[in-house]
Amino acid sequence: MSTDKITFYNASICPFAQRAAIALREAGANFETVNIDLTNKPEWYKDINPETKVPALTTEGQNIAESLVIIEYINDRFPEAKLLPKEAIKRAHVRFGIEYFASKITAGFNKYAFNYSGEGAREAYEVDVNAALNRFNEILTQQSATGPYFLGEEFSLADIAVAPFVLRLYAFNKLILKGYEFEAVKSHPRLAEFIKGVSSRASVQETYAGDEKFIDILVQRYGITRD
Ligand SMILES: N[C@@H](CCC(=O)N[C@@H](CS)C(=O)NCC(=O)O)C(=O)O
Repeated sequence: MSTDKITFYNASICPFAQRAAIALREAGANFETVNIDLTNKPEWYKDINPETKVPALTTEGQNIAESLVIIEYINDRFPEAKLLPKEAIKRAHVRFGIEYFASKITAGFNKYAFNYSGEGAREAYEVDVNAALNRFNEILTQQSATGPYFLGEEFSLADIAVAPFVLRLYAFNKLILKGYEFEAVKSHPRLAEFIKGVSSRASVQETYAGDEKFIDILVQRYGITRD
């Protein structure tokens, strides 16, 4: 295992940064965390990441950014953690699952959060996200008939990339939509098992700032109301 210390630039509220935080833990990496205040970013941070976003890493004397690049790097650097399967085709499925979840499910959630009071917005959220979750269930079932993870029993980059967004989707349903549960999850045990599996993984729980903190930010930023 590589031993030189990695510096991880984090903000505990950020789901993208949480991906890196989970991967570092899962890989057993030797790292230190520097928390970046996103409301008052330090001047020096633009030398680490000119985009001034978290996450970023300083590693092997260089800086890298973008959460998906970072988790792939962690997998390459710590192959013994086996965060990606060996087979090229399975790796392709992992990457497809990450892309699908982000572009259909997280995007469906973001669309609603940004236009919470819009006419028909709630209905569109339920229709669109349930449809995407139904398809995601098919993708999960193609990998393995049983969970708890994307590939089955093997925890991978797909779980790492998706878990922070699953937590936030569920926090929103619980605290803003009064415990709304997706029909797709009620009707597909494989999908329900996946959601439970990734949400309860120790590395995921340990790196999550919590439902209340996430919802407070959402309420402040997007004028979403808590009943
Ligand atoms: N595509 C980036 C997104 C990272 C991102 O948007 N991070 C947010 C916090 S969740 C950020 O640093 N925002 C600060 C800013 O935009 O100034 C990734 O995957 O790492």
